[in-house]
Amino acid sequence: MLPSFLSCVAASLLALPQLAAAATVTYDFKIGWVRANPDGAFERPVIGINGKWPIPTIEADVGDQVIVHAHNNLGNQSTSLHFHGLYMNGTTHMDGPAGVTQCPIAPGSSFTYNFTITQPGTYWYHSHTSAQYPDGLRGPLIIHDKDFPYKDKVDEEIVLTLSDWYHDEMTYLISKLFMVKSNPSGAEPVPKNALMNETMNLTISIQPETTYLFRVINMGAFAGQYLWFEGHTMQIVEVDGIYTKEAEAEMIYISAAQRVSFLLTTKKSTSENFAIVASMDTTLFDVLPDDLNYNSTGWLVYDKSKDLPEAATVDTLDPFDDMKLVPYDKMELLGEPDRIVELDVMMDNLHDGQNYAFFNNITYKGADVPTLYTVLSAGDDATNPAVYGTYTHSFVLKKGEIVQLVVNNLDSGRHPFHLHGHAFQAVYRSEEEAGIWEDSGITEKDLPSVPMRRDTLVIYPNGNIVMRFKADNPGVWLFHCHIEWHVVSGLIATFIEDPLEMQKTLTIPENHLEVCKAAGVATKGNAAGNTEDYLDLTGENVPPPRLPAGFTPRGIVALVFSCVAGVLGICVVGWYGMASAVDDGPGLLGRGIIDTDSGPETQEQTQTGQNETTATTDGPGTNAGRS
Ligand SMILES: *[C@@H]1O[C@H](CO)[C@@H](O)[C@H](O)[C@H]1NC(C)=O
Ligand SMILES: *[C@@H]1O[C@H](CO)[C@@H](O)[C@H](O)[C@H]1NC(C)=O
Ligand SMILES: *[C@@H]1O[C@H](CO)[C@@H](O)[C@H](O)[C@H]1NC(C)=O
Ligand SMILES: *[C@@H]1O[C@H](CO)[C@@H](O)[C@H](O)[C@H]1NC(C)=O
Ligand SMILES: *[C@@H]1O[C@H](CO)[C@@H](O)[C@H](O)[C@H]1NC(C)=O
Ligand SMILES: *[C@@H]1O[C@H](CO)[C@@H](O)[C@H](O)[C@H]1NC(C)=O
Ligand SMILES: *[C@@H]1O[C@H](CO)[C@@H](O)[C@H](O)[C@H]1NC(C)=O
Ligand SMILES: [Cu+2]
Repeated sequence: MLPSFLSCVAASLLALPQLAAAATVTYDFKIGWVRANPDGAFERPVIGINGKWPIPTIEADVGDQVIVHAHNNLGNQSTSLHFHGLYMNGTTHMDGPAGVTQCPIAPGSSFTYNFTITQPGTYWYHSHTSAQYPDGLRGPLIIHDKDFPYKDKVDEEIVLTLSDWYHDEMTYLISKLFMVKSNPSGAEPVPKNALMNETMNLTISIQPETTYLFRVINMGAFAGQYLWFEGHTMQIVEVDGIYTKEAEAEMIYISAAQRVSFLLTTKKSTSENFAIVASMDTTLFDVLPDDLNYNSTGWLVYDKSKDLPEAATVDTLDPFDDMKLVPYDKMELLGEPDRIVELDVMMDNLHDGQNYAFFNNITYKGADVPTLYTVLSAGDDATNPAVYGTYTHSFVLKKGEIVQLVVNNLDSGRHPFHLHGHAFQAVYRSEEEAGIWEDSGITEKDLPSVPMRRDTLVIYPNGNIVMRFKADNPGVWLFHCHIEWHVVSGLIATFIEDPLEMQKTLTIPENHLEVCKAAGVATKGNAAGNTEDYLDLTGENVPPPRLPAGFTPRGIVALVFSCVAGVLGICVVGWYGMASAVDDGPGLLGRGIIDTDSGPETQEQTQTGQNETTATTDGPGTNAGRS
């Protein structure tokens, strides 16, 4: 018995030598409300883990098996966890977005994430349900690498998170300020403060003549941030998990969800401390409140007994252009695309008077059945994008094809676009106001031979970006703007990569199906829950209808605002709010958050049925599961 067991172990060790050293890293996370006051200005409920906030860092090595038992102790909200930037190769069902690759974890339920780490670098994990992570459910995820190419240069590592902070909870901000007809232009709530490591006045004690590897993560809801260290330069070595050739920078820009790692070598002298400044990108904000300090300051502390100097003002914000980075592995430009997916970004009002975000005139609505479960139950129909519903905006990709993803920004704001399941090659980014890709005149030979890769890329106002990736990772992967407000308003598409392969290789763990049961979400059927005829989408979730042609409240309001200033403008908003073409419908109910009339304390009790406008704030998510 024993010898045969040993020889079996020996044989597996021989067969899989790389697994021999792999560990299993287990986290037990009780997700629940705690109170915190990170900016010293306002104490509020935040979502913590195991009674604490900020939440823990997940750490593992390449090759490790990571297990996260996520227990939802929130009592009044569903949740789920996404491990941002991990390819989840072979485990798309562990990717996290509720309504897409799993059911929402209802209060009282537990869901086990279980995946193998195949890539090193700097990542983060966050809720992917109901636009919830800005309430605090966001933390670093660091994958250490014994083969890190710059390891000989590094003396120490420092994780530094940047984020933005609101005093109100997301449920309130969405249902009272953002997705309301009194906000027809879709102005996003502006944060109250910027945080470093989820606090203010952060001091980092450092040693002289030492090289630190800083791993900076923007875990914010909205604001991109400029970052610089007075008196020091940065040598960029990684973005979004992709090692780069060293690139020197005085200032960097990190959008929501991006990560940048750099080497920073400290000075010989300890006579002075230096300010670290992170400055929120105010061009994203429709209004700039007078009392907003959009700069946050921390310090590199050489000597605790010395002053912490006030940050100097810089004249121009001129960050390093990430498109100039070169991946360390010199991976060449993928060949000419087999498939081109082109998405035009637009913001517009629908019949409920609220402002929605669109890719090609489609604003995202979650399906009744998580998209992955439709893949697994649809048989041969799984290759037909129709079964996933019109408003999940699904594209079915064939195994191994080279996909060129073009985004044209017909909107005047910046957006950080994120693709799940891949790091893409960023092959082109236009300047702002450059118009659409077709008009750029760029041809294959103009593209870089070794393009930068990352998982989140910023597009400029009225500009375009072009990305390429190989469909070598069977799974259901969202592509979306990582400004959480735009997730709420629908700026999401879905890639379904090699569905028939998923049918052959994936088994959904019993535990995941139990979570669905507890949440009252079906695990078979097309987007409308139809298990008989997958091509019959009757009853699928739909957004509110379009406005009649020619009626553009946004345009009318803008026009009136530009003619009539100030006080008069406010009257116009009042008039607009009463306009009869606009009706509330089941919108707010459908958002499943709070009752419009009874204030934020009252919890939504209604289980919305098909055909209503459900699940907006579940973003990628079904709407069930609130007790
Ligand atoms: C940070 O420092 C500023 C200026 O000294 C102070 O006003 C603020 O209250 C401090 N914030 C926290 C959270 O300590
Ligand atoms: C849920 O509970 C928390 C903590 O008590 C509270 O702050 C929040 O407003 C509640 N309601 C909803 C709908 O999340
Ligand atoms: C995690 O997945 C591995 C590989 O599929 C499996 O062997 C292991 O039992 C799983 N662990 C848990 C706790 O689910
Ligand atoms: C910032 O927070 C992370 C954990 O979130 C911690 O590992 C790190 O040491 C902190 N950095 C500083 C400079 O305090
Ligand atoms: C923030 O920093 C920038 C760059 O130094 C400066 O121009 C701006 O005046 C600062 N704003 C505030 C509110 O301190
Ligand atoms: C979007 O809708 C507008 C107006 O209804 C139409 O002109 C345009 O062609 C549509 N675009 C796409 C990509 O369908
Ligand atoms: C996923 O795994 C497949 C099969 O092992 C491999 O060919 C592919 O390169 C992997 N994709 C990613 C994105 O790691
Ligand atoms: Cu956006």
